Amino acid sequence: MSQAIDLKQTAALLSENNYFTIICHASPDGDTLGGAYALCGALQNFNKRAKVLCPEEPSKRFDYLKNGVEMQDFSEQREFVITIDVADSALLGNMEEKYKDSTDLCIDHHISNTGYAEKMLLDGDAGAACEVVFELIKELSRLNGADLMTADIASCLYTGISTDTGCFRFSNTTADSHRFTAELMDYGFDCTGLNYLLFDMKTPERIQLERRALESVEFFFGGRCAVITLTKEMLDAADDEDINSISALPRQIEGVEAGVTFKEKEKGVWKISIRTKNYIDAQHICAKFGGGGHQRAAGCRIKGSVKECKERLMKEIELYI
Ligand SMILES: [Mn+2]
Repeated sequence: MSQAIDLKQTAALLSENNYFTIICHASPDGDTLGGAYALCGALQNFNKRAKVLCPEEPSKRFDYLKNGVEMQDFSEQREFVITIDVADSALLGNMEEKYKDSTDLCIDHHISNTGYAEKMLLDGDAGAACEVVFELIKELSRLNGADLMTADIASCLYTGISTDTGCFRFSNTTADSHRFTAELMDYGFDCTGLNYLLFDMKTPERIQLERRALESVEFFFGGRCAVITLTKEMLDAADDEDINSISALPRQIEGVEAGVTFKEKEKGVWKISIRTKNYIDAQHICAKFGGGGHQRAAGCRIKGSVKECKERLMKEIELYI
């Protein structure tokens, strides 16, 4: 089991080491990548050697996170291994085997963290792992006697905080999320440009997919449930990032409590995602089909024709809606 340490202890521990490998989780998002590149840049400014590893290729959208970070390649006998935003070693994907028992420190904000790392810097109240990383960099700056932050590092941290909080709309957003953001803006990165890139910009493929998704909308239970259906042929033309964000669409419709997305994985196999608004436990419904997730967002798989699958799922939803 992991030993919990505080910011000061963590900063002291990092200052004693010289070679750092920082690892992100699979299906890397803005928080794990932003936190990793921010810490990597700050450690390099602290005259350490540091690199970032990721079990899967990040979206091109996040290329700017590498700005100002030197691509250092080294392999030392004793590298200090840090994971960021990785609640469970299984999320290390193809790097799990190598690192699950050799992670020195995990920096995270998930209370569900399984404690696979030797030491853990965890703040379950933080809206994003990047909030914890920012506080750590401030502590390291104190040890360094000069600020390790730069505008590039601020843009990495802003990326994590803004994406994990859904641009400050989700319930995990705290006053600190805003306070940290205000401090980060003082470093002068292009906040408006980033907001466009992260929250407004859509690829042409995404727009095509959205158009077809909207064409497929069906309503059930007097408009309290909306379902969109995406066939394999439609999905093949888009990338994972586009596909995942589509699941948010049906719940956006006024009056909809349960927004359901049917995605055809292969012939006769449907990946279903349920997003609920106020009272239906999505996790509860998905668990009946062997799936899981959170109260307001969950997923499962159902096999059969799309007509059969919808009937089975709607019977279940009808019990709660
Ligand atoms: Mn996170």
